Amino acid sequence: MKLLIINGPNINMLGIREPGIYGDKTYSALVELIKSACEKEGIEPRFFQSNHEGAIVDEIQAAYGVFDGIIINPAAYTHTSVAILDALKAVSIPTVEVHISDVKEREDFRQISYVSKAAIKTIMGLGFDGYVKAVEYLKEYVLKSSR
Ligand code: CA2
Repeated sequence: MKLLIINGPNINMLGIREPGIYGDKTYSALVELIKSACEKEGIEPRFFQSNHEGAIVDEIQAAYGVFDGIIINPAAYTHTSVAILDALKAVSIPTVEVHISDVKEREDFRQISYVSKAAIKTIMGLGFDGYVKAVEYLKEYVLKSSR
């Protein structure tokens, strides 16, 4: 099973600022955590982080026919990007949306998520563990769908 893990703008800055909201661990630490969760589940991961909306759209399109699932934290594009939503709908790959913080408890402008309209599940407020939960959820989901 192959999973694509996409992180959007500023996720590469994790651990550098705002530790009160996003914790003090870095993006590299996040990648290592997800890698070991995937290893445990026998999953082959690919990691992609970009600060550019179009690059994320390109990556989602390239996943068509290649990946069994997508984990995406679109970061700020969560609240603005119809283009990312459309790309996810176009490829129709089971997608779990993850947010490190509990977006529901934050500013009004974060209360809309376009991506959630294409996601089979949204996990938020669990810190980095949310990505591990997403790996486990997608594995179960993909196995069940192939039975
Ligand atoms: O909680 C999440 O995972 C978010 O997707 C993170 C985004 C934010 O725009 C979303 O509303 C919720 C922000 C990504 C990281 O931004 C940083 C800002 C300062 C320092 C480090 C990271």
